[in-house]
Amino acid sequence: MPDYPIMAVVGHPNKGKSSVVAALTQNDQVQISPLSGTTRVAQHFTLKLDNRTVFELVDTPGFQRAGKCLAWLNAQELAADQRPARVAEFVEAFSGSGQFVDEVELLTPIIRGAGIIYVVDGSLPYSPEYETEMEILRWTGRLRLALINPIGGDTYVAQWQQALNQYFSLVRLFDPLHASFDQHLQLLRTFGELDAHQGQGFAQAIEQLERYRQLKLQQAARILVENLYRLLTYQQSSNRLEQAAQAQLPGLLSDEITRFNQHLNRMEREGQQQLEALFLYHRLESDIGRLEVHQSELMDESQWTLWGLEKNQLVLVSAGAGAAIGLLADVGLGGASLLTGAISGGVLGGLSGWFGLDWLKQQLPPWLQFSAEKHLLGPVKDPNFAFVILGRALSHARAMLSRSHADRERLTIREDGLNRMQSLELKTQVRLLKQCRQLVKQGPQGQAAERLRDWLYLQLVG
Ligand SMILES: Nc1nc2c(ncn2[C@@H]2O[C@H](COP(=O)(O)OP(=O)(O)O)[C@@H](O)[C@H]2O)c(=O)[nH]1
Ligand SMILES: [Mg+2]
Repeated sequence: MPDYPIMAVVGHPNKGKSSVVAALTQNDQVQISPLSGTTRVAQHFTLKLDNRTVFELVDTPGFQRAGKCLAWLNAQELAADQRPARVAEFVEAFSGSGQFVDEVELLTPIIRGAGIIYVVDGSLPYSPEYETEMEILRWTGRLRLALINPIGGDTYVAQWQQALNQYFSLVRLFDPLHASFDQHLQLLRTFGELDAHQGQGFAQAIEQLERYRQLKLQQAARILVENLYRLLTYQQSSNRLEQAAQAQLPGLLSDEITRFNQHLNRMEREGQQQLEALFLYHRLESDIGRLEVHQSELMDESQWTLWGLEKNQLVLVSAGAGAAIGLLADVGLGGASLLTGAISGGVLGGLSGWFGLDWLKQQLPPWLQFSAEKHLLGPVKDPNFAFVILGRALSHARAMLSRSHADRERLTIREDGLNRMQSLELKTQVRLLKQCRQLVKQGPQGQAAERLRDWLYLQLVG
């Protein structure tokens, strides 16, 4: 036996065995299907941290001919102490024979020493047909734990508990689609306490999982700040913008803004993918809504939500900040600039003598800078932009943390999830704005970046 714990996950088809395996081993490649009989051979999945195997779960096909199997086992008079050997005999007799294919597959890891996790569906009533397979599992003499998966609700959980208690050393309610990280740890801890042989291995597994969780959250905060910096400082060089100004070609200008938006979205998505990889999601399809910098929509009320702040909230920040002048002076922004982006307005004002630039100035959103000398578009100067990015990034990161690797649905983030920044205290909002401005000046190695990382880390832990 290897030095890490091994458990075989068994039960009827379609009770969520593969889902339990996917969730606990944090593997989104495990096949999960509403069709029964998807798993025909036992598949071994390990959870590895830093290339070291922490534990292994064996996903097995369900019992197909439990009745016939038990009849075979019972064909000889046996004392209880001989039963485990009899099961091994069964596996040996039918291995490769083409008979009892599923039973041989699922019993093989068990007779080699794996513990048993038996999975049932708590939304369907208990019935004695399960007793045959539970009896076979009892014959193996291995440590046996049962998980009641409330697939369609918990109506029959109590009934199942009564029945399972007679065959298993431990019965727990466990929902592989919604169990939190702490619930995973708790389950592993219980396994460890019960399993005399593998207890030490489980204790080590828990310790490592906890340590890596911390490291990953720190890494996540670092990724978020680096990406925030990239987005806040993004500039697009453009000769075409000047052409747009001189020839007054709105099409050219809007092409440039589209290109700017596409790039912002690409950068944001790259950051999200880094985070997904960090939390071991390799095939996640998501529906997060585009980050859209669009001039005509700036003052459109329906867009304020997307921008991370409600219109009245923004007025509140500005009015509140006006009342607390000390805070505002600290950020370096006037109350009005929070509303309309007067910072960039000033910059553009300086360009108004240029031929054609008056027109361009009117066409560009006031918070999107354009430097005529350098032919540069961006960076976005509106302070709200930082909040939008932070809000979206936090929503995405939190979704990663609460998601199960058994979940095969698209990741969707509701619009109101993007508004988390507005629920923060005014003081915090102002402080964050200031740190974002400093981040742009100091870069991702500076002190502001460190403060932002600390704040984000706390948001992710809590
Ligand atoms: N709603 C819900 N569906 C689940 C849950 N666990 C499993 N399923 C679904 O039940 C089906 C069978 O799951 P699977 O893990 O493949 O079962 P297995 O055949 O026992 O390996 C899949 O469509 C799963 O998405 C659960 O906790 N809640
Ligand atoms: Mg399966």
